[in-house]
Amino acid sequence: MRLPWRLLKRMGMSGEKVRIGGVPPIAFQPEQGYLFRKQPSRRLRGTGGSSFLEDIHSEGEVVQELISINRLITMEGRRYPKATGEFSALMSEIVLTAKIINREVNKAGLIDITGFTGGVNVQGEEVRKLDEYANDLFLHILKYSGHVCAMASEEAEDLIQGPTYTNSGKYVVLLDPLDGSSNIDANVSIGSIFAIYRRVSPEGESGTLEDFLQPGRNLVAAGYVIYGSSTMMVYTTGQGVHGFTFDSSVGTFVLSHPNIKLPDKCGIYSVNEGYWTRWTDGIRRYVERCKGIGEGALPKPMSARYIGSMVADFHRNLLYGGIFLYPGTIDKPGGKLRLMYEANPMAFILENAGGAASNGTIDILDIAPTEIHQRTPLFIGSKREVEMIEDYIKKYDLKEELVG
Ligand code: AFP
Repeated sequence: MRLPWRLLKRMGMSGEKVRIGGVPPIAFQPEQGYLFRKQPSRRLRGTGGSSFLEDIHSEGEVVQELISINRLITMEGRRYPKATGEFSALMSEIVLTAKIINREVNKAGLIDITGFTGGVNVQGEEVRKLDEYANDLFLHILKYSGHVCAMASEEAEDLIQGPTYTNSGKYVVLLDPLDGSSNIDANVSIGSIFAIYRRVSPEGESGTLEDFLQPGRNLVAAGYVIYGSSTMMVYTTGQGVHGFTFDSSVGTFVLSHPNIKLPDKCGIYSVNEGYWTRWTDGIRRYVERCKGIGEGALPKPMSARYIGSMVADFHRNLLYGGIFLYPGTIDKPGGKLRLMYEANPMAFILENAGGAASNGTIDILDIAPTEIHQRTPLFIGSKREVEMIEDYIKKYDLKEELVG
């Protein structure tokens, strides 16, 4: 397999002949994440020029051993001598769930799974069939995995406890099983988001609210799956952000975007400008700045891109460089997005990719949560832009008390 040039560049290996994989394949460096062992390129002998590898080498290309998501998770686990493998096993269950949801999303137009169920969720939103399917599947798979003592989901008002044998599970998981679901029937990208904490209550007992109400900074792992033109899973355990693309021919997520870093250049702003009249002065002035108007106007305007599926907007901005805003409005000062299973996991990912997230006054990851379903304004993207928004809010809005 040819190793994409971009992948090599990201790994700091461009311009060199390398072989990735083999034994021992991986080193870990806090700043750079996983690095692959460099080895001099070796020509294969005696294959008469017909071997795939030789063809590649003779073109002066490089080869890559495929790294599946399960393999990377296992290797990460080995870095902790005391690890029991429970976290790796939990992640594998999430990967399995993502694969099944992906299958259903892909055939959504063919079977009777689009449209509404007729029910309304805890947020007062109409529930779509795929929403319900994704929620039930996540809860079912994780509930009986034995690794999770309790769960919380956008679709469920209360915590979900497992059977008593799962009281020994070390972790709790928060889920947005299908984010952007109003886009499903139009074939627009949607996603699933997960956040994992280590429980604070004693093992052997039921999970408690305190296990969940921890600041985002305590997350053990967070990630999302984007069901788009291809399906990808992106996650971090706090040691670099890695992206895996689903290869349907083998049924596996394969490492395609190791150690993702948010580009320095911030050329995109993402916000629903339909709410312009309900925004505060500070937000309006900041968005004008992005367009190259008014105070501090950028000499070159940013591009506006807004899908309405946070996972999709976030993913594009993570790869291309950008800022996503979902501010509070006059009628809804807390905004729309949920702290615990939307803002926190995305903030944890972005911080690990070199970006930042704020509610307008403080870092999202420092917010002490009080409720599972609490909402928060969200500004997430390049550090410089997040600081800029905080400055605009401080200067023009704080008197209006619309943040926090
Ligand atoms: P749905 O899951 O109801 O489609 O909501 C998606 C979402 O929570 C988030 O993914 C989007 O960024 C945001 O809402 C879009 O909200 P607006 O339609 O108000 O812009």
